[in-house]
Amino acid sequence: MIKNELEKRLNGKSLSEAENGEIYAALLELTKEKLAAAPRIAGDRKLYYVSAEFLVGKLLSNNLINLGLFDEVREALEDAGKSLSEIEEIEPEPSLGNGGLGRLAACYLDSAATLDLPADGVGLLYHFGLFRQSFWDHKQYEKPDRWLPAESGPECWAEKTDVSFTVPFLGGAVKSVMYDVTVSGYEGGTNRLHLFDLETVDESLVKDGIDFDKTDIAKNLTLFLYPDDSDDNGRLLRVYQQYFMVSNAAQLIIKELAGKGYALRDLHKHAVVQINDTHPSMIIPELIRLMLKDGIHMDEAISLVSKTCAYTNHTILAEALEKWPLHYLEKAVPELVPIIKELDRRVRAKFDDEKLAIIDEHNLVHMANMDIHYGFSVNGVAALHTDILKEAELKCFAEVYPEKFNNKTNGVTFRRWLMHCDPELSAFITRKIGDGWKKNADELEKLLAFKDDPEALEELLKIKGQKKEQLCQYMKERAGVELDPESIFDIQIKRLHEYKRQQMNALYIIWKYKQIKAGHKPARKLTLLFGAKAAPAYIIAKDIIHLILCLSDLIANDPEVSPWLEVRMVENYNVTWAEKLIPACDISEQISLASKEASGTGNMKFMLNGAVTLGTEDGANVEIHELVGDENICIFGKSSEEVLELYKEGEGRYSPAAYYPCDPEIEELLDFIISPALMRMGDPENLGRLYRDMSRKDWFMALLDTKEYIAAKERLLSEYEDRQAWAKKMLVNVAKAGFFSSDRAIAQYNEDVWHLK
Ligand code: Z16
Repeated sequence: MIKNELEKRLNGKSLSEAENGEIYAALLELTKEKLAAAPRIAGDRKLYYVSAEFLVGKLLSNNLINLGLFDEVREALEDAGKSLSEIEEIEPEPSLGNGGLGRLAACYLDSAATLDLPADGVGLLYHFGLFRQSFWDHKQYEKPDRWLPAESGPECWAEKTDVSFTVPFLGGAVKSVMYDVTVSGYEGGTNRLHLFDLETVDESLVKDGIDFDKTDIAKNLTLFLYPDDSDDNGRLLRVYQQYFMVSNAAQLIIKELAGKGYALRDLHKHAVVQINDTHPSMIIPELIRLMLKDGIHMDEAISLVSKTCAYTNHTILAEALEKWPLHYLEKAVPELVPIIKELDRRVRAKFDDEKLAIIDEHNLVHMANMDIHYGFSVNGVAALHTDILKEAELKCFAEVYPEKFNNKTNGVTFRRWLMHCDPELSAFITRKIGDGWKKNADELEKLLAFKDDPEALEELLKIKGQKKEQLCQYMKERAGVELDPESIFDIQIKRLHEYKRQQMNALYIIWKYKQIKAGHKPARKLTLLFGAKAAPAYIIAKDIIHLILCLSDLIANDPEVSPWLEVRMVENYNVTWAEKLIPACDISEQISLASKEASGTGNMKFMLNGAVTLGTEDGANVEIHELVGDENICIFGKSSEEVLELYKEGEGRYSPAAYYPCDPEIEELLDFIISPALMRMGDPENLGRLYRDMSRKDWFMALLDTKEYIAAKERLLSEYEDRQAWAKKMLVNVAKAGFFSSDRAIAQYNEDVWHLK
């Protein structure tokens, strides 16, 4: 009995007497013991998923679900008057990722373990993660987000091992310490997430805010994660971090290979390395370096490594494709430079095409180019994204290596993003179609049989209502705001970036505000919820947050408008917030400028939880659209072809001048940003800068789609009023979401790229 097992760990207290903190500690210990007893997934060939980010989220419920203990524990706690979700609040959420890429890595580890594939993650143990966001005076502030336990306090999921490596740096060396997080599969065995830390790291370098002394890398290397999402902030420290990560990864791989009794020459038979974006690209020259040291010749070392490494591209934004100045590498990784030069020399000897070079004429080292030449697979993360890679961004590479290019549309784990975050919907699904969907997500299609069943549709609406009530409760406790659960919940949660066009959503808010002011009251109140961190150095992104927070306040304090419209931005948006927001959503905002969002994964989570997508034909939205059909999604805006055309030089190029001030409707919306009402509320410097940027530059073309966006959103809001028709859309979205299971994505990686079993 779980109750007895827990009480054994409560020093004589009963469950009902114990404090939540004590129960959490007992649950952590018990769960770890069960994980340790589960079989370690083994095999003759193993995947190393190397990534600078693993956004794992809280792990207690996740592990309980995978161990098959979740319901039992929840009930035992309920019987004792305790709540599992309240207890889980105690667990700190490690912010070891920026957004999509890091969360994807966590979903993939979950699925690989579920499919019984030997696959370990390798990354870094950042003591302060990204940063903790707070709002003050309508602006974002950043603080260190420490998640590790205090020296004396209870443990956390990451456990120190006795594995340590020496990493050569600046003529000297630093020593690493490996921490392991056990990764459980659903009703399966376990893999590991290896997070490397520096033995000598010094947390006291961080005083207040997120600034710290950048000079001594032996003290600062693993303090923070770089705060860029699809955006590159070239810093020497980042090169050091990347090298520290890949040198540890390479040494671990070689050590495990030797441990199994295999020769280094057989590396490619027993190990495969997935390079997640270009952050771990230096693992290629590092593996070659270690092989040369072991007496293997350059030709053979290059060939072995090329058969071991595969690369995933997550963006086409030029500013995010890492290009390191050669002199950075000469300073940070002098031992890799001769190898990288040799790799470049070979490319130049073979192909007479400057575009294919690794080191360009400005002495910039193109990390992606190295991955493509010296890896055996290159994949994009959604069908449209891979097409753009092959036909535009990486066209010259696809021409010389057509066999390397492949698509792997992203996926998300249904354990966390349905079973855990929406147990009510999960139970509904199981009542209707049995629980085969938990292991085979395609079975969700069986729900289509209930498309015209008024009772089932009614139930679905009721569940959504419940999830909205729960979110209202949580928002009240967390943020002190009372939302109206009868209103329509329209949600945009993702990193703040101009290409994701939160600013276009803000223009909608201005439009709606003015409509209501002019007496056009909607059929029902609309609640717009945002969650987004901006990179601390990304000025315009912070200005957009400022605009949204000002609008939020202006509307909340306007008694004429507030009964009809409410805008809220949650503080410190993270995985835990996403788990509360997504199940409560009616309208999922996926409004990126077409061609710019490689895939998106929030779009999949919303669909799975019965929200209807309002989106552009971008990333995986294209595939969602194909699956659910025109009736069950709301698509608007210019196509990726049109947008890519507009970015080309010369006549016909995009200019916001075509809309501002030429188009009076758009002029009115932009002018509101610098209206007295808003300028009094906010900071004229931020609002003025944003207004100038949007009216003169608008690099990510928000004005291009604004009018179509407003019209599309209004259409969708009116469709909401036919509750039965809306419920049908919800049902089709859930039923068709099976394709977006990360189990499917991982099975495809294994079939086409990894060949593990
Ligand atoms: C990131 O989160 C993504 C791309 C990138 O180059 C760097 C980071 Cl940190 C995102 C993409 O923007 C998103 O479209 C995609 O769904 C996600 O990676 C996972 O592939």
